[in-house]
Amino acid sequence: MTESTQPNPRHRLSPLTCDAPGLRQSIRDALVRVVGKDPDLATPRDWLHAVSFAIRERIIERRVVTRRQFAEEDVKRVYYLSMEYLIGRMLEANLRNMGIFEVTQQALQDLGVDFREIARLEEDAALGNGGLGRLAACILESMATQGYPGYGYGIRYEYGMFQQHIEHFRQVEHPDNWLRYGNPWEFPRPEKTFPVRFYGYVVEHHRPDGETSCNWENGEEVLAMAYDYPTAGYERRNVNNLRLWAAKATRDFDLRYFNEGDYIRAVADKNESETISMVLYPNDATAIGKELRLKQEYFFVSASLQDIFDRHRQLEYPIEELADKAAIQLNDTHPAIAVAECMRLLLDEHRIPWDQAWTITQNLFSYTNHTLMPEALETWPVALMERVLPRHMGIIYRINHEFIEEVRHRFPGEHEFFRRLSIIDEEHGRRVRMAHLAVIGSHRVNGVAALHTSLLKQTLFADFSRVWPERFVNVTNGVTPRLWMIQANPGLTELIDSRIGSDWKFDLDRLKQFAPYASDEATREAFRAVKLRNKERLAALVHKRTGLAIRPDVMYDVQIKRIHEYKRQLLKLLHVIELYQRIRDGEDVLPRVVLFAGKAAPGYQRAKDIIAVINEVADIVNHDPAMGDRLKCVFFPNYEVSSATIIIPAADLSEQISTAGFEASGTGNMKLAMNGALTIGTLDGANIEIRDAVGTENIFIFGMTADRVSAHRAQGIPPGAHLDSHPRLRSMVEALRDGFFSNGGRHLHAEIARYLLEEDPFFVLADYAAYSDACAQADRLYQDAEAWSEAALLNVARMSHFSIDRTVREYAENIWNVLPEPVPPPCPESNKN
Ligand code: GPW
Repeated sequence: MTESTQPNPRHRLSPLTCDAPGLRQSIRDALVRVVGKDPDLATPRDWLHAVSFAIRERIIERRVVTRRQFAEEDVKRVYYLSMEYLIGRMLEANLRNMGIFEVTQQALQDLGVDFREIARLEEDAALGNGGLGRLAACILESMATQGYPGYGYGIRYEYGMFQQHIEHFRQVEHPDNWLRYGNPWEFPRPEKTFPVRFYGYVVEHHRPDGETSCNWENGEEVLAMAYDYPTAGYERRNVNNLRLWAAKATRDFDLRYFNEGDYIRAVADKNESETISMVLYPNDATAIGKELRLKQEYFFVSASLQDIFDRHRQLEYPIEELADKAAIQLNDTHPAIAVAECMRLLLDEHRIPWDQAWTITQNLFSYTNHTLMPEALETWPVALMERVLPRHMGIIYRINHEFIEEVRHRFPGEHEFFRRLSIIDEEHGRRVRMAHLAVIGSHRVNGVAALHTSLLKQTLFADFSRVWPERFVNVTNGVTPRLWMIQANPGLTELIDSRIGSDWKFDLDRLKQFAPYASDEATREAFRAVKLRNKERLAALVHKRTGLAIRPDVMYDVQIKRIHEYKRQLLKLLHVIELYQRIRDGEDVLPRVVLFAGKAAPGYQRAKDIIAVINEVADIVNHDPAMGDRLKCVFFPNYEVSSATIIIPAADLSEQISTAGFEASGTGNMKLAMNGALTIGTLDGANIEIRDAVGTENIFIFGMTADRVSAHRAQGIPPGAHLDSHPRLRSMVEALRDGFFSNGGRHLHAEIARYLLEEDPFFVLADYAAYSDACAQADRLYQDAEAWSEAALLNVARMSHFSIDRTVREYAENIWNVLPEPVPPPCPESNKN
């Protein structure tokens, strides 16, 4: 298959119909011919697969049209390289974006099948940890919706994010065998297979023209095979492609079966090379120093770049024009080795001279940074790189050398400065700083929220920002309203449609027209009715998952995100303890459900301990008759995209309480606010921009600012000194310490109390009094249902800035320099039904 620009006239397409009878026929046919089942004997999962196959045919058709148009129009393409894509379920999202959700439901109903019943059987595609992976999925969807020629590249992990079970209050991880029943959404492309080399050595050749060229020889080869996941834009527009690579052993292994007598050993070796794409590392915001991780990174980067170079060649563009025809975005430093790989391909395969190759590379790449936290910054030991990727190590040395020469020239004598800028960290046993490679190899570097970008320039990249001030830009994150509003919250969608029509779905800026309805009593009442229904839906799910009964008629206060010290789940937990004690003391307290959800990295003991303590506190609270129905504390297990779509629309209060300066942006904060939850949060990440958008009266801001946090740390105040800043704080921490809430984990509770009193690296105690005040303020507003609903509706109407479409347009205009190329709608309107 090549990227031909001229479609053969004999290959004209005749699109499948999208009306109910046509879909019904396709679903029944797929059940028999693809799934291989008699409809009379089909299980719900058989029907799920049948409908998925019927829809897949229609998506791939649109993909073919989209690809043809891109080839004809000579477009510049965008390649998004990400180790993670947190997609969730695909059936409903594809149906909605294809504009055939209702008609397919109808077709199924005609066949006697309930859509909801089969849809919930689909496994989430959880090829990501959290915000970073979900952002990648939103960006792909938006590129398709807006018609940008965007391609996603990543890894087809055999096992995605682990499944979290709670056993005896603790997190237990189970493997996520998401491909067990096959996957109707993927198209295997065995012909798209590229060799990827590891280890070996470099041989230098001195050419007659005086240049030296290098050959990377020997070592081990693994094959990367493509699997394509078509991604539909909203309302039957473009369909873009996400290409995920799976590792396959080379044919060499097959030969070895015969040559070496040891057949069993040969097959075992084959397995080993295929482990590269076996499992997603479940770490969020921490670097993983494992050789296998480095191999995963290089594996998918090398395959993707070979594919990009191949497409460029098939389109008959000269290699010198690569950066005019392509832009490559690095999602954090995980794919940063691409800078060296691109140089290798240009130098060794295409024989381009160094300076020209370097110009192309810099123009091609740009890099998004997602954190300032030192433990998340990837560095690889030079010795490991030299062994696994010897040619790349040589290229990195040369990149570094040329770069340091350049700055030496511009900033003579500043030796400390050069040392800090160097790609090689000489202080911690010689390591390659991947962020430095990414900055030096890119023409633009962006942070993901205004505060984050400004802190990047002041701290992590202060030196680079002196060298290249114009290289650093901000692109505030966003989320897709298709999934996070229209699909997740049909009740709210209908309410908005009934007031301002449905244009806002294509252009979220039009949501602003909804703002005046915040002061309309009938709209507020309708909004409360929608919230109540969403809470009933969540309460049913909570009951199913945990056995706990929760009331739908109280405040739902949610903190849903990865468990991390800096995100401060302990701050919320202390508040639960405060409410518990106050109710026990006979105080009148606003009834509420506090819901936590999130996974802890399996090797992050403190985070796992936090989950255990939350669950043990919850157990005491939920079973204490003194609570009546006034306080329930839920730990919702196995938080994933599909559960987020149920929790978010039911929330009243959104907890965004990270220590200021640590959350690069946050995106859950956006999803919750656009569904009418009020934020209680610190001045961190995108919270600041959310406050500016919704208005200070419609958000509860508290706590130390990022500057205050730094100053506070410098002062070195012992955490225990804050115990008297709030009338109850001491007794709350003592209750924890003394094991009041412990159920076998006494030691654990004492340890958490000690940690707060003696270490508290994220200033939970220092911020507690301010937090408790802000919670009380929220409670007061909630008691005025009209005032609360007004504020909630203003949140909805004023969140348009946080549409991922705005984010993607900023990347396209300021970084990629690409234009949208929308494909005209395919089937006639009559098909829409
Ligand atoms: F550490 N983020 C994430 F920067 O989800 F690499 N995983 C990660 O490994 C990293 C960042 C990394 C998140 C940020 O924590 C969050 O603030 C941000 O909204 C999100 O990335 C998307 O930019």
